[in-house]
Amino acid sequence: MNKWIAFFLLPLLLGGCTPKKQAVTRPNILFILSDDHGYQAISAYGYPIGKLAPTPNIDRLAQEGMLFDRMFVANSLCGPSRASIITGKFSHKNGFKRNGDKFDPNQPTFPKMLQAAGYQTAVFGKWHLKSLPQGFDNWCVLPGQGHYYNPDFIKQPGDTFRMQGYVTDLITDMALDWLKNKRDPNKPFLLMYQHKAPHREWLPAEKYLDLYHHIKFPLPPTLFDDHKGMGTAAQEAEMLISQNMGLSNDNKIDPKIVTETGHKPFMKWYFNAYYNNLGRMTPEQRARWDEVYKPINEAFRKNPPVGDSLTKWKYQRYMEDYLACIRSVDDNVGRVLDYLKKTGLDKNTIVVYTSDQGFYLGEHGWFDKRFMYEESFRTPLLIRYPGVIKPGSRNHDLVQNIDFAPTFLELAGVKIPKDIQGMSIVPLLKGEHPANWRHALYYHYYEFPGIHMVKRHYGIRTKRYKLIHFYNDIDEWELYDLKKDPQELHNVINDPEYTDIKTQLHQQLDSLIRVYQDPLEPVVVKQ
Ligand code: SGN
Ligand code: CA
Repeated sequence: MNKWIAFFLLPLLLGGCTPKKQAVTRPNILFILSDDHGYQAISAYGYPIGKLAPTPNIDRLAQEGMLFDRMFVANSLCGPSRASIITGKFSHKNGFKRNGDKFDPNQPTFPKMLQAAGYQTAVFGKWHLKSLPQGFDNWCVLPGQGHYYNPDFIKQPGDTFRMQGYVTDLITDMALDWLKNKRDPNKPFLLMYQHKAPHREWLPAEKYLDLYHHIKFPLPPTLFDDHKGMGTAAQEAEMLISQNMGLSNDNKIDPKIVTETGHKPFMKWYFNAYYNNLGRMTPEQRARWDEVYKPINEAFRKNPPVGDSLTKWKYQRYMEDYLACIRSVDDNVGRVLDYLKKTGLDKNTIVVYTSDQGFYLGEHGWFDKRFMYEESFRTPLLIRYPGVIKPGSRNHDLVQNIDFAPTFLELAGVKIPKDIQGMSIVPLLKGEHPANWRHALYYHYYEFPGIHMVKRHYGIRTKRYKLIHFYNDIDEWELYDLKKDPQELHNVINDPEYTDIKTQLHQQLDSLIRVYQDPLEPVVVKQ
């Protein structure tokens, strides 16, 4: 009889808790989002760059939690990615397809649903959805892309103000201040802590300006890829380190020296961007900047590299600044993790680290993202959840950023609305591999024409293959065998060996398009 009581009555008693009691059992959610942080630059992922520029604090999440090595985005661009994260839907459903779009803030989002379910909610940092945040008790966000030095912020209910300091530190100060002073300890919380870094134009903090100047970063094997084995879209994209990275704004060479050495800005506003960034600095910040960058400028002026040497020089400069920005992100993640530990909050807080997309660190000769090729489609994901995730575990399932919303809703005990397109990864966190887990991912990118000129495309990725359709001004299909060709250098769409696989992938893709109800845009090929 006692056994029966335990079996039937205990769950009922627990299920009938008061909201206050629930607050203790439902986990807090700390969602850390960085901007353009490629998994190659997180040391826990084990790539050569991570070894040279370690991220010990982010790595703690892998040691104490789970690292996902097949995590992907729905549309590899900032605004669309953020819209997918908060809605759990693809761009064609949440309406935010391109960075120029405006997110309709009246649609359902997981922060709103958590707030309605009794969570205290807050977001600090990069937002980039044009409309102001809804569903948050507290927020303070960067306008648009934001700035690295002495950035402007928009605070509730919508006033803009400027803060002195470095953006990554300031966003963290806000998050910590909220945790310490504004949090209601009787409620579980959702804190979205969202960095601008390491987004272009990669301005490191004063103390880290020359952090990696002594390291020679190994060149990626495909730095000089001519994209001939891929397709027209790869050949026509404007995101080459050699051609499209700005010597001034990106590599920090004074526009006067750029011109003097016979170079062009690539885009006119790249010179202005350089002056704007420097113009925001205090005299002290500027003095430190000059101390570091003047000798680099002088060396460039005296002996300007050309041809492939220039590309290699730019790659090295790019890595120095990009990775130094990540160092500040890592330090600051450490500050927040330390606070959770010190207060004991760590025990009942799920901590998620991810990025709005991946990034090219010289692979295919590129920087930036957008493509469905691996480095930008895939993004880092590390999760710590004490008592649920076995420390040091690794997951290889196909996971996507539309999965966050249903996951957090399940954790909060909120019913997942039927029109959410992602899947809750809670079973994966427990180490399970459900039989009905997805075997293929869908992707759709729209921002063309536009900066970097990456053509519109959609496609499917299974664990082994990737089929992509580039459309709009072209009509081209690409197929990659990721097992034989992990660097995606050989498009095998016309290889007879892959005929059956191609047919099967087309069928799977059609079915994903149906399931996700993507109306697709017409293929318009200009003559
Ligand atoms: C800016 C960048 C681009 C970048 C987009 C989108 N140029 O326009 O290189 O692709 O943002 O990035 S910059 O010189 O102004 O930095 S996103 O992450 O916000 O989608
Ligand atoms: Ca981004």
